[in-house]
Amino acid sequence: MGINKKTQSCLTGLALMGWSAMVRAAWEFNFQIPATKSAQTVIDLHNMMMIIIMIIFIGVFAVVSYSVFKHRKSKGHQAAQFHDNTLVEIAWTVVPLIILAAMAWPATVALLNMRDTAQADITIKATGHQWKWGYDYLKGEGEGIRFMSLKATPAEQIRGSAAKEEHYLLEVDKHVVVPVGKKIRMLTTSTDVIHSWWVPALAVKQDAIPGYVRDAWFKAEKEGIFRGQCAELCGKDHAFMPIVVEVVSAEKYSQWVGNQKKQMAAAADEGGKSYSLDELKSRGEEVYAANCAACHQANGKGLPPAFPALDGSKIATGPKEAHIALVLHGKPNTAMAAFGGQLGDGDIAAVITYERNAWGNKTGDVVQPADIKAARK
Ligand code: HEC
Ligand SMILES: [Cu+2]
Repeated sequence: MGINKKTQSCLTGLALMGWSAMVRAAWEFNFQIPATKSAQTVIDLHNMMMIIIMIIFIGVFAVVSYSVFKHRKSKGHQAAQFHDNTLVEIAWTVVPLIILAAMAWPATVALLNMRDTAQADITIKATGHQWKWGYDYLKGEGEGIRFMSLKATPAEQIRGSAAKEEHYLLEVDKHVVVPVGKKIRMLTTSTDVIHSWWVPALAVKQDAIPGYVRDAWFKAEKEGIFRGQCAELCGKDHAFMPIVVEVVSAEKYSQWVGNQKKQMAAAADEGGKSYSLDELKSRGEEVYAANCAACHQANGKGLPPAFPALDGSKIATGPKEAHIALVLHGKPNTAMAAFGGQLGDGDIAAVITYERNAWGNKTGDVVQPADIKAARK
């Protein structure tokens, strides 16, 4: 017998992993510090149930251990021979029933409260995409704001060629900003597969299901930045679609809304501008890294057969019109999404120009925002 070589090295590996600085740095348990009343309620419920469970556990094990030890056979104990004891049977039905009801009652009250999304101050829709979140402010101050929120952790940190920052894989380029003390209703849906919008400190975890709109709410009690992740296995980059909610004062929120509106107006107004090949290429490279590289890869080689190469692709080197149409409208029933609704004219023009002039593609074509604007019609 004995442990074979393979098992031995596995165990050694595990032991070393346990010792590594990363693991010890993340040596935390229990819930995150709550930022909403609901989150506090969830923790209180959890603690209450843990205490009840512990009491039952210790009680049952104490009685069993005592009986086994005290009445052991070697002492000459005989098993009692009786059945049907109405009193005991009623007791072991009624007592657990009371305990269960005592736990279910507050849990149900909390759940009903968490489902009650009526009379929200602000309504935001979170749309899951493979692999990023899109936000639409639908009602309340900020109505009309929409943006994509992309993972901001650089690829070097993910590959391990750069040191990992504090908020590794929990940082995005654009935060979901909300005012403190206001009831925020979050609608969730998806354009492809099931995702889940989860921010532990706010006690919101809601599946985002294609073809359905679900909702949840939160009212942050304090300002701060709260981080979460997609909590539904949604494909290869499931771990790469973080959520960052920034809770700010009412004044700061109004300022943010003003800024967003200005930025959106500027983005919508790009149809008339024209840029040089170099300007479009360098902007396009950034748009590509954020939006396309997850599938088509930074080197343009894709991951065939799932994600085609764009380096040398017939579409990326063929007629511009077909390339523009594909990026605007996507290809139904494939992972290639319609980016028309996700990116502005300027960004789409830039990324297409980049694709047509990057890697081995040397078309020399320049696609301007006006071309995209025209193609949208
Ligand atoms: C989630 C993965 C994914 C992302 C992200 C993605 N694509 Fe695609 N793309 C695909 C797939 C899959 C296809 C192949 C579709 C098909 O079956 O024809 C494709 C096809 C293409 C093609 C046609 C290639 C050819 O020769 O057939 C182009 C061009 C393209 N994508 C551009 C883009 C651009 C630009 C972006 C970013 C704005 C992007 N893609 C982001 C998955 C993706
Ligand atoms: Cu997801």
